[in-house]
Amino acid sequence: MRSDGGEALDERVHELSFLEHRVGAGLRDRLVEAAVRVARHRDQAEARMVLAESRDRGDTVHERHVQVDHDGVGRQLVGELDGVEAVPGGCNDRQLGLVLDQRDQRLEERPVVVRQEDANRCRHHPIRLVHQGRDVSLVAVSVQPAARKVALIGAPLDLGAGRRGVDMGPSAIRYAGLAEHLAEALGIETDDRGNVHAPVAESLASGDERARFLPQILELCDRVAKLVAAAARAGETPLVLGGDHSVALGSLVGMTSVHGSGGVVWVDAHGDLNTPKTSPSGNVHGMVLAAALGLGGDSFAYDDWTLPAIEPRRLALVGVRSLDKGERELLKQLDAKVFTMSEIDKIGIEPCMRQALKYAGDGAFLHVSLDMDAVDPEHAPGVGTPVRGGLSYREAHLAMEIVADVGTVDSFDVVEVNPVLDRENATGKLAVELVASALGARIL
Ligand SMILES: [Mn+2]
Repeated sequence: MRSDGGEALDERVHELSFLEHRVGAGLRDRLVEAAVRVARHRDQAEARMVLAESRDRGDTVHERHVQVDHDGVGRQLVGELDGVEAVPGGCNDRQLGLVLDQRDQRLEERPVVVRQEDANRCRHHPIRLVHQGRDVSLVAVSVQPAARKVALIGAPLDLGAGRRGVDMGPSAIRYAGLAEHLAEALGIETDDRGNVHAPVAESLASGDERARFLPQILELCDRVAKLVAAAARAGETPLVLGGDHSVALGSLVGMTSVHGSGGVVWVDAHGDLNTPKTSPSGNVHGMVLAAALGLGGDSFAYDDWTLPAIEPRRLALVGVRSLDKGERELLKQLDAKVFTMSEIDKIGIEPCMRQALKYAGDGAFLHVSLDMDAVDPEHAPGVGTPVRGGLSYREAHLAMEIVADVGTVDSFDVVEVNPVLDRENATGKLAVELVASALGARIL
């Protein structure tokens, strides 16, 4: 999230374009409709639009507040030009700040259809083709991200993990000051929906050894899915606090139920791509991504869930350094993008993360699932399945800063914080910092 409009202007102006520009017939009822494309849903833009008038009449300028819809497009009637003051002077008058082409090099030049509206026949006739940057331009646009409201959903589940204690993860993250930190550092309001009910392992039979506690895990995921869906429908950003990584299935199912099939960037030391057939441990948190892809087998079918929740072509894994044999074989067959730790070492976390977000980002929603074991155990000791050689403290932050920078992520999980294995809640605190970075915290 940007701290102010000016900063946003510099970063985003290249993403703005007229999609369509329509001028009505007579001078009296000249209407201009423009669409402004920005990165994030529900953004608001202050668009200042200039049209070069014919016959040396100068330019016409109009300012408009544009609210961006769920497709990232604000398509609005920009103004009735009748009565709007024509600005004398050339279209490159820097003093007036009306430099039509000042951002030309950053704007993709594309044809803009200008139409004449025939009110009687209700048809639009294209009357000329112009190019953006010449006849018409957005000269000044400030984009103000809509205040994100974050819905916190606690999922205190440890049935999917081999080691106990990760059920205390949501508390550890809350105690580390998540809501306070987001409010103070970013002005982000949080609405804590509390924890979903999670059964205790001691009260249950573990069931099938190839996927222990699976029925109870699916029930919990369904509860998570419903809360995630309700938050998404309310225009809030769902943030699920794990719990073991199984809870991400709930997030993805919930988002899919609202938006349709989406994509995910899975930041994790592991692939979580086992199935009951291939899993060496029978721990469901190592199968959850395969399940979300619809590859977990029939035992993951649940009520009215739509699986797959995500397509492999919109799956990116980041930080991977430990794969089981079955996972490796599965990955070879999937057109997922995998950024292993060696890839990150070679080309750097920034391009990896940008490519991952781009790859996963063309679906109906984009989710980031952050398993704290992606971070090196030196910085995140409180995880159930630590693997050496993970993301450094700065790499983890930079990865999340890229999430904020790209600005297209709709929902998050942060999972696998295990206070029993932690050192003075270091991992819980790091989770808070990383969430803040993903939501827009910056050094400067
Ligand atoms: Mn995981």
